[in-house]
Amino acid sequence: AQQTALPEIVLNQSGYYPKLEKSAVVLQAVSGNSFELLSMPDRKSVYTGVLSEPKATGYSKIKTRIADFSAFDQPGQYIIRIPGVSDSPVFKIGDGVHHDLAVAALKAFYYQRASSALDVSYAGKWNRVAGHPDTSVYIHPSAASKNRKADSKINVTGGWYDAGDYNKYVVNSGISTSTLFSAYEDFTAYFLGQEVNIPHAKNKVPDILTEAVYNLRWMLKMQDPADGGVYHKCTNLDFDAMVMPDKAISKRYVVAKGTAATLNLVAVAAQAYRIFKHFPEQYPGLADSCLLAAKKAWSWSLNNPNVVYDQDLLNKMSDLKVSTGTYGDKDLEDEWTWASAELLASTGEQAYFDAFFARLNAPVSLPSWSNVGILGYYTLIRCEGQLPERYKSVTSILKKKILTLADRYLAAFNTGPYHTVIGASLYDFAWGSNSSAMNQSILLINTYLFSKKDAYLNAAVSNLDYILGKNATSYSFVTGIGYKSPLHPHHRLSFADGIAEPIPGMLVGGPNREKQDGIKYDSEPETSYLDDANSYASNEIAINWNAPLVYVANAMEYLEKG
Ligand code: 9MR
Repeated sequence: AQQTALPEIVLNQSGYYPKLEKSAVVLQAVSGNSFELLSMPDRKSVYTGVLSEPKATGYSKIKTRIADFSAFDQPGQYIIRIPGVSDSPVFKIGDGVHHDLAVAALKAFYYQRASSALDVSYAGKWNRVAGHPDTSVYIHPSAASKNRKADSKINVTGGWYDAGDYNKYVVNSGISTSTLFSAYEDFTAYFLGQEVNIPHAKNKVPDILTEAVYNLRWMLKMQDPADGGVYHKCTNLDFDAMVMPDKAISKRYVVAKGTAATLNLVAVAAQAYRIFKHFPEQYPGLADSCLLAAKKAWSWSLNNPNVVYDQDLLNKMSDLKVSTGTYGDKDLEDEWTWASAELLASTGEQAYFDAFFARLNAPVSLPSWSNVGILGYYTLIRCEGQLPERYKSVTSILKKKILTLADRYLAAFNTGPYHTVIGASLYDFAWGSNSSAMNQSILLINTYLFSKKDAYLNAAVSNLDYILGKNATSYSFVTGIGYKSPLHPHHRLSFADGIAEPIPGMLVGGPNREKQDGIKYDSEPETSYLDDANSYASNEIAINWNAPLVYVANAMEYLEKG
């Protein structure tokens, strides 16, 4: 006879903070209405609560019930018991429950390093020899200029691999590097004390900066020193096979200078200037080089304000056809907003204020690689105190615009089927949905930082619950974290290394109802995920998905105690 499985309880597999709101979800509309918390291992009943129905349902066949135990704040180990439902897995309540995640998420960037051997003392069983030296890559015909003819070679060594593939894209590197920098700027004292076991000199530079500099130096190399323009990417013509880096030896090219890439460098280098001017001994000259690079890139952009990356067009004009990731953003207004904000925060100069102010009425939306305007808002609010007096009034407008989004997220949190911000709408489940969850949380944390209202922090942590298991798939979407996490990410390094466990600390893309990889997986929007190395549309990893995870996990570790 067929066994009917009991309904399942899903929850944050890393645990919950005592002082913040806590809930688990039953993946079925069960009829009973109460639940119990039992302490473990003695199975003593310590709390009884009422199961509630989410206020908004609609897009899915999966009906849920919410077990909210926010009122219970005793550290320990527990399970949830509901008659007619499988007992929940054991979970923790305690301070620091996301410490391991916070460390692993940052360490994941070290594992993404191109052009470097990873030593066993840092990388453990994931140690490897170097690949992709990128010290002499070709100038693609689309990138040729007077001083750099097609087929000549330049050095663009280093940087992080973008994702499951081995290419390096400036556009996506921008938001990733900047998100790490912003985490540091927002929580400086915390990061000064954090170590994640990566190679560093005994130089009192926090690990998050040491790691980010690895990519920053590469981004600077992607700039043509002759005119300040920045190449869109360093890439093969086609994606590599699923092999280790040293076995991936296709010709590498830098391709097409463009305004999106160039403004990404403006923003990142301007932010780096602000940070590294405080480390003159550890990084002599770096801050000044960054400011110079940012200003040069800004001038190039002024002369070339709208050069979009169009791979189809590029392939019509050259025999060397490129088929790797496009990051082909067509609307660059938000890049202008971000770049001008970073330069304004770093220099206080009028020209940058004017460029920023001219775009102040543009609608804002959740940050992603193609939508970076709000990153500039975060920065101006963060740096409010250092802005020249005459510009200060603008930040109240920025806060209002951010609040509009934050309040929408708060409503989603209070009504959504998983009592999380992400997943209240069908449209949340697109490529990289888990990174949207983390970027929503960053927006909410920023709102908390300027409003000091706990509601935003509770909404922010709900999406951490979501990516760590309180979701319709019951997966913790971070490799190596939780009792059920992805084992087969679309990630060449993890696939080809002969090690059973994937590299830890990586956030996979997550449910994606568009399933562009053409693989068959579950049909509900919130379960359209497959732990399969071929599922690049739901199970890849990427630096722009991990960076907001670093921000959120570390911010929460710092903020949870109130
Ligand atoms: O994250 C990107 C997503 O928003 C796009 O819809 C998708 C298709 O263009 O590309 C994603 O980025 C991929 C990039 O193009 C190549 N490296 C892997 C990235 C993650 O899948």
